[in-house]
Amino acid sequence: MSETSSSGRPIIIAANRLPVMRADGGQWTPSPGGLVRALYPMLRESGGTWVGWTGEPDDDPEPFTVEGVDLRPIPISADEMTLYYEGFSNDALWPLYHDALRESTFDNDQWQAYRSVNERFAAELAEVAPDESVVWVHDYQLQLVPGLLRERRPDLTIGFFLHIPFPPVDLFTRLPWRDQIATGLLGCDLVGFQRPKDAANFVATVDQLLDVAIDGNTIAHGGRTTSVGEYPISIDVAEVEEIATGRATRQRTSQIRARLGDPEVIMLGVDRLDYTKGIGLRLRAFARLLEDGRLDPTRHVMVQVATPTREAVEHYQDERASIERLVGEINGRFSRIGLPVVHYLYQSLPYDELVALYRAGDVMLVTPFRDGMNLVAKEYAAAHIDGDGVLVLSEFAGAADELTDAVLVNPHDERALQDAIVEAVEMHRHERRGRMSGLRDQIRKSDVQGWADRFLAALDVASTTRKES
Ligand code: GDG
Repeated sequence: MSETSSSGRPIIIAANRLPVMRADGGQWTPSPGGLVRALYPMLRESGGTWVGWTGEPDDDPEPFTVEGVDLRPIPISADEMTLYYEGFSNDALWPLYHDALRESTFDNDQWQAYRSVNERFAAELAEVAPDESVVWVHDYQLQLVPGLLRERRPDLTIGFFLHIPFPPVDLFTRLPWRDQIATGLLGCDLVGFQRPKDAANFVATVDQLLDVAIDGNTIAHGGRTTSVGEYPISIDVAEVEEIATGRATRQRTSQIRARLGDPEVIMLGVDRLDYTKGIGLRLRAFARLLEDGRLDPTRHVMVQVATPTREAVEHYQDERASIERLVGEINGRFSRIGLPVVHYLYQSLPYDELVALYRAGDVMLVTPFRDGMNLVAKEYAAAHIDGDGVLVLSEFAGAADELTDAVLVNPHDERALQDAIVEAVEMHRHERRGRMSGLRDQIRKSDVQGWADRFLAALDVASTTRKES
């Protein structure tokens, strides 16, 4: 059974990764991560098809079904994993799309592998998509798919959502294959972004690079049109609230507090260990506050969960080494026997445990240099069913557009970050509760289902416009 769009047509999702992974016993279970957590609930509820890679090189299982979701694996070889995934996607595009925080590697072999994997996805989609159906392609690893698919299947409605930022023209045009990527995205009826700025960057880019005519949020090119818009992604608020309300979670939250030595304030960070997330920055701010006596190691502790990610990419190895050195230095200087001041977990935790940690966190530190949205910020607010807790949030996370009741901060400004942390720690209970109530109202207004519905409804409108133009 296929999930259906608002116009009743079947939907096929394409993303780099299938939304499942093999558990120890070999059976498939839903996997962690922003994209999966965003889309799986929607697919699980109504059934649907997802085309993607299992995450294992040279893995080529037959199509299978998990919890009513039809899964179509795309095989990727060990070489392609190095070139397409670790290389072009995560060592060329990822840094370029995140303010060029690290230098991108531009390598022709990587580009060829990226193209050939995108062709494989397009070929599979062309085969599985029923007539006139809707294909929703996700993220930076698959930007050529819309164009390639459009050539093969002009009947399809094609949408694309970019989960990460779209860079300003001057950064994007560094890319040696900029025209091909921009053209690939124009195979869509609708290209969706997290923030208005991302959409504006894309429009300015195609305007500069390609032969297009722009009318508001519609781009006319080669006798067709592509619409562009912002669709800020969200979380499954009800799921997080349900876990947070459970007895087991409440018990676990108390246990975590006790294990940490019942400090006055628990500060929390939860991120993939990625250099975009500003983990080192917040650790340095914490260290400086301890050094200056503005925080007290007997009253204030930090828990940092850093989930392993992209471990084969050198920038990630460097980032991990630098964070772990910092944690060691801070603990060496400020901990007491049996009571570290920074609790650092380089692990992927079960989601229930994460929610228990969110509940235990009095102050949540979300300080990326650049982030498409940041679901952790939204999950923290959803988990705080007690109506308390303070979110410190970088202005450079997409979530800052909506979560204006957070303590918003420019993470590049060290002193401002230190002051924001102190403000959060010392905030009066009345203000904390007021702000948390604002955050919770905001996320309840737009959960992940609403996000998907809005995107799919706009995609319907865009495909009708294209056919009529
Ligand atoms: C990309 C964009 C955008 C983290 N550690 C564990 C764990 N997680 C889950 C969190 C959250 C997700 O992973 C992380 O999502 P983010 O949004 O924070 O960041 P990215 O992974 O970089 O996601 C981002 C997102 O796509 C969606 O569009 O918001 O800007 O970069 O859901 O809960 N989950 C579990 N254990 C962990 O240790 N179970």
